Amino acid sequence: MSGMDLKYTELHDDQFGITMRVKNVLYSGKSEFQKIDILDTEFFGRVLLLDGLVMTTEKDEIFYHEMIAHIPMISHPAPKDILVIGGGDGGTIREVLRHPSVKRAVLCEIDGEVIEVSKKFLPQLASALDDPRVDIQVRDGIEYIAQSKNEFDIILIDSTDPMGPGEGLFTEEFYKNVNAALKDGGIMVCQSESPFADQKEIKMMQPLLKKAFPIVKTYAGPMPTYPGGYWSWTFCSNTVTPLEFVDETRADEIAKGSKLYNKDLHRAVFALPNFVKELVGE
Ligand code: AG3
Repeated sequence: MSGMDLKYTELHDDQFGITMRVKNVLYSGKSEFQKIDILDTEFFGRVLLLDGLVMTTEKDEIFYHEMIAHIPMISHPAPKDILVIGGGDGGTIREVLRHPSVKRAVLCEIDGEVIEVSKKFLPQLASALDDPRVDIQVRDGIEYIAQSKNEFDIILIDSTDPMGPGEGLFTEEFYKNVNAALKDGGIMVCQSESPFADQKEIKMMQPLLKKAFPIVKTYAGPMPTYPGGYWSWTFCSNTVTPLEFVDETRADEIAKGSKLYNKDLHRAVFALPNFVKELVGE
């Protein structure tokens, strides 16, 4: 294939996909856990693939990272201790660190090579990992969470799809351990797949989350490079109901440096289309 014709397609369930014109393959490797590639594309800039699936792109990463981070952060009065499981590209940590109340942000990523490759090729995301508040733990999130009790204000599950190395992050036992690792008033948000393209996965996750948390509320938004272009995240807590507390002063501060996030959007993302309500059992 000539350079000019080089394209990359992620086919979803072998049915349909997203295609990007590729300028260059900047990195291709295989870690202990998965295949890692960095593509340089015309439209989306640099793209991180894990096992051939699009994890993040320079152009639309913000659509995902602002949503996973700011909705729970602004719903907590003073989030200090934060844990991100997965998220080796650093984008979620970068958004978390924009909140001045944060004292410690632990990144627990199973694959150290994802962190190294992201530092080298995706500095826009991964340079946040050099912040002194960040504690990088290259280890299995399942084990890490099982030994943390009552430790975090916010836990963000920035995982891959429920297959491969991320599979164990979609179980009742894991969610119960996450709950136990939260302080009183804590909030967990997990990425919860595409309401359009991943209905089977959402139907699998919802009952498990509901067994582990009394408050479970899915929110959704656009995500151009993920299957279906439409993505969801799920907000879980023992005590915090979304939208009961939105710190508007802090929301306005965060909105200033954000491409998507503002206090109106914060409220809007919880308004779900009927087919999604049905899917999550609302
Ligand atoms: N984590 C969610 C990736 C899911 C994408 N799925 C796919 N392309 N089939 C993203 C990590 C970004 N920090």
